[in-house]
Amino acid sequence: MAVQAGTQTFEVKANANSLATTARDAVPLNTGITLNLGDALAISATGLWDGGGCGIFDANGTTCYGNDPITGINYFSLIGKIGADALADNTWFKVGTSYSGVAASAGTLYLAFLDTDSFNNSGFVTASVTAVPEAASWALMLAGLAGVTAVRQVRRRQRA
Ligand SMILES: [Ca+2]
Repeated sequence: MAVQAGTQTFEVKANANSLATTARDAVPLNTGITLNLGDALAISATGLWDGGGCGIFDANGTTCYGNDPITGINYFSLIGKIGADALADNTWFKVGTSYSGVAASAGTLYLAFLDTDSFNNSGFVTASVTAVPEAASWALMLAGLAGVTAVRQVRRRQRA
């Protein structure tokens, strides 16, 4: 498994790590984390950033400028992508201040600030990324099911 154990933290910068959908003048952050299809992924982000002209926001961004027509996500959001190349396609998903999901594709995890240009951006958010390999997720889920079954059995015995 390529996924490292534990949680890793990254500074995602509004300027240097902007997706910059129109100007293409900044580069998404490559976390170096490689995910396999089905791996569980949890990300939380704290901090404030500014994309220019609309105010200062957390990783959930703002609808002040509406949604980016390419990704369909509101601007100034923390966004993520799993793939071979950060700029090859537009399979970005919204991370915001809190995300949890399952990797729908295999590849490198990229994080970015969603904006059209980066020249007037400032601030950063600290993203904590926890990736759990699929096999481990299944083990956790089975352990959970075993626990629920055990509790039910105890309750049934108490009722009898
Ligand atoms: Ca901007």
